Amino acid sequence: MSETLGGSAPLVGIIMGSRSDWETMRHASEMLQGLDVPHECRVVSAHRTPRRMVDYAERAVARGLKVIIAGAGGAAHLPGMTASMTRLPVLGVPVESHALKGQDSLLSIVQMPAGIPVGTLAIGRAGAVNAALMAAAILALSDPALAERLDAHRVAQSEGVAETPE
Ligand code: RP5
Repeated sequence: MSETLGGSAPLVGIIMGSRSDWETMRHASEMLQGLDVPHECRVVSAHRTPRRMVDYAERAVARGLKVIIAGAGGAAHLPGMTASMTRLPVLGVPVESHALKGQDSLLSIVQMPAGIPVGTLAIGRAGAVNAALMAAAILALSDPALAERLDAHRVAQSEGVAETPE
């Protein structure tokens, strides 16, 4: 989970509060890999490794990252705290928790007070996949080759939808 995926310097940083979030967040990594977007994946906990979180957020711009995807579950402070320490767009993925099925994660991430935005996605796998697609769409604004790959992905997705249920 530690090396850069996709060749050159990472443009997207995928961070998550725990290794237990990887089962969800790997879907974001796989989507970025499919679109050939260089990215990295790290465990960075707002609660257990707060200094690692501060260091990651504060160095993100200088390291060349363009977008951060932050996944966390339960009292999910990671996306908001990270967003408070960088001007990069931060996309939050609520990981499905056992106790409250991710509703705690969702509400923790989505209810940011005015002033520090977090783009909040759906709970679980759908949110992870869509966070990757959103990150790619942001990067595609200034990357025509990626824009073409994103368009092709959408065409292929449409073509893959059957016309009949069986
Ligand atoms: C959060 O606590 C993590 O994002 C994870 O979703 C949740 C549970 O973590 P573990 O106890 O499984 O490490 O910080």
